Amino acid sequence: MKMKMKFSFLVAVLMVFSATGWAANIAPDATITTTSGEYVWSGHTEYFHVEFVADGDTAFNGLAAWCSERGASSTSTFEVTLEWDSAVTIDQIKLYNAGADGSSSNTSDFRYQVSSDGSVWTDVANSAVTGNTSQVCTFDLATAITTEYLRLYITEPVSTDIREHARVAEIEVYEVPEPATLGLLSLGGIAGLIRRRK
Ligand SMILES: [Ca+2]
Repeated sequence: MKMKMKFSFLVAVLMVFSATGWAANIAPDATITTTSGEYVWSGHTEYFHVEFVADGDTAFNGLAAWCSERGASSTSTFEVTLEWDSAVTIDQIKLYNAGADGSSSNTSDFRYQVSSDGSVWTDVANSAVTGNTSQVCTFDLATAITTEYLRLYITEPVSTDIREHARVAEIEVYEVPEPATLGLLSLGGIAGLIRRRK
């Protein structure tokens, strides 16, 4: 009976871990907006909404990705803003682009910016990328940052210098594990000790 209780406790801890993971993607919790428009392809107003960048689907298609309106010139910039209800502490951002690896349709030049009010923006250190052709771009922050707003700021949407659309299939933003989760880590350690003492 005692053994059963210990086993149940261990299972409960493992279930909590499998539910929370080590770090959570909190992009779906954000309010997502853009000032760069949403492209209407062939009358399909249901396509390319900006909130599709955090719908959990990394495919690039009209019902799972964002495509901006066409830029006014070859120097147009584009942006997607994520706003949380309160400040979050993050240490990784993953960007899923439109094409396969090596494609010129993948977001070429971009950086991440943070803000406390949604109007004054500061570049995230070392986040600037130029000449990218990769489909998936993972950015690990050397030091976690705490912010209420995060912006993907695109200065060149494709690697060819023409008027173009920005295309983003998905953005994932990973939150640093909270103290409550760290507490669970301790519980996991205790459970391990109990198991070893059997
Ligand atoms: Ca998506």
